[in-house]
Amino acid sequence: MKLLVINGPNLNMLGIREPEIYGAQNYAALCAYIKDAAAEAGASCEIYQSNHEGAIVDKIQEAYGSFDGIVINPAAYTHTSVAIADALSGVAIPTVEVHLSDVMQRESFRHHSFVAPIAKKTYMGLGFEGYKKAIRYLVKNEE
Ligand code: CA2
Repeated sequence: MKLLVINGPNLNMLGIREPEIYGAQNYAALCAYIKDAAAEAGASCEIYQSNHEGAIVDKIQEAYGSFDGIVINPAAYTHTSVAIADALSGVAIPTVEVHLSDVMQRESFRHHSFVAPIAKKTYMGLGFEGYKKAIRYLVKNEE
């Protein structure tokens, strides 16, 4: 199984600020964690990060026909991007949404997700572990 893991804007800044919300580990550590989780589940994975909405839309479109599952943390675009939601809907690749923090316990502007209705599942507030759960859900249908 081929997975595409997409991380949205500012996630490359992990570990630099706000450790109380996002943890103290940096983006390289997150990528290593995701790679290990995919290998453990028996899947291959490509990890992509961008701060640009259109670039993320392009990447989702390019995934059509070449990936079996998408794990996405759209970061701030979660709450604003109809374009990313439309792209996910368009390629119809099984998708799981992940958030490091529990967005429902934060500011009200973070409560709405345009991606959630398209995603098969959303994991939030579990830190890095949310990515492992998303991978295991897509590969093994494990909750
Ligand atoms: O909890 C999550 O994973 C979020 O998707 C993270 C986004 C936020 O806009 C969403 O509401 C929830 C923000 C990612 C930015 O992360 C930073 C980490 C360290 C320093 C600055 C930003």
